[in-house]
Amino acid sequence: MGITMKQNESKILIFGGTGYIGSHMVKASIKLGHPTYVFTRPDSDKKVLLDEFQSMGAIIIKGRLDEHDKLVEALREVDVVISALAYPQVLDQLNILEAIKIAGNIKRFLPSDFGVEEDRVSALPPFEAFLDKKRRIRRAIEEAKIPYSFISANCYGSYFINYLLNPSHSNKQDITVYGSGEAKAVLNYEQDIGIYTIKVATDPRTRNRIVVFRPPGNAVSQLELISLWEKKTGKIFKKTHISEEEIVTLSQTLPDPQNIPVSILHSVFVKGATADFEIGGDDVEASSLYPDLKFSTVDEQLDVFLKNPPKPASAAFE
Ligand code: NAP
Ligand code: EMF
Repeated sequence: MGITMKQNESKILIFGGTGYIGSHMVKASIKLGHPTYVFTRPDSDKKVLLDEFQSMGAIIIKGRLDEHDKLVEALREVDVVISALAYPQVLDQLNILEAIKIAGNIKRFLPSDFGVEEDRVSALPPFEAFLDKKRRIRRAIEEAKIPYSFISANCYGSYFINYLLNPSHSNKQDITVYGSGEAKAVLNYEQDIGIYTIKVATDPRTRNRIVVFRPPGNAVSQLELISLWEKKTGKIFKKTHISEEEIVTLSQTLPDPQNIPVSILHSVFVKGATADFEIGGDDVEASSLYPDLKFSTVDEQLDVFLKNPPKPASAAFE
């Protein structure tokens, strides 16, 4: 043994690190003590956030996803790669995979999944086509024999609380309910998704596994969510149901890509796709892996909206 201490924290490179979910991963990686690298476009409009990351100790690498040599050079600096790129960039991840193969040193790759578990559920055609792109990336990673973790983070909690309850429109008394409102959906707080993703990315137990974030207390129906929010705010909302039939018709008649979100609503809130399949075989559920960590409950996530409401966001589909 030499006298130099081995640096035992994996170095982590994050693509899409300035994004809605990626920013939580960057902050979690830094917080957990990993040397953290953020790959960002030279013309990114996220300058303020990038400056913040840099002041927290992150290393910013500027490049485009079609710059092969730059990708290989960046990858050779690190051990673990996480992609939190948006949906329109899903197939561009093939460039990252090609560079990972050439670099030859990457111990774990987490592609941009982080939603409904695409290898365990099926959906209406527009969402199925969305999921198929993500499946294509998974199959290419497996074929290349690059060690991976495939994370299903289910619903981003604040994102969907904003979408379903519209808490920032305090004068709005109407809430749309998709289907009967009784199917359960799993809502996970974005900061927790950040921390658990970094833990999973560096955990030998989650190598080459599908990892599902489904804490037992975080599955709620829309009706339960509304009732929890009514108790907290002291308001009563008027619920307007859209039937399953209407949702299916919308998925068939809306133009692409507006047919995708409505198909996601069908999958998650009518079919219960995040809560109802059995997690078995080699798949891992994350909430019991780390005894010192816990996922925020839905109740705690709603409390955040009373104090410091997270801004509504809308994901990119094209
Ligand atoms: P996002 O914020 O829309 O984008 C992430 C980053 O991608 C951006 O900050 C940007 O980084 C980079 N980017 C944007 N356009 C690009 C382009 N044309 N070329 C290259 N890079 C580009 O992403 P997100 O909404 O967090 O989505 C990440 C993942 O979460 C996706 O897989 C999405 O499907 C999923 N998602 C899941 C849920 C859920 O509830 N489970 C909700 C929303 C999204 P730079 O500017 O730094 O280059
Ligand atoms: O905006 C969304 O849905 C609104 C109805 C999309 C972005 C959210 C999303 C959620 C997912 O699983 C819950 C994208 C991909 C997913 O797998």
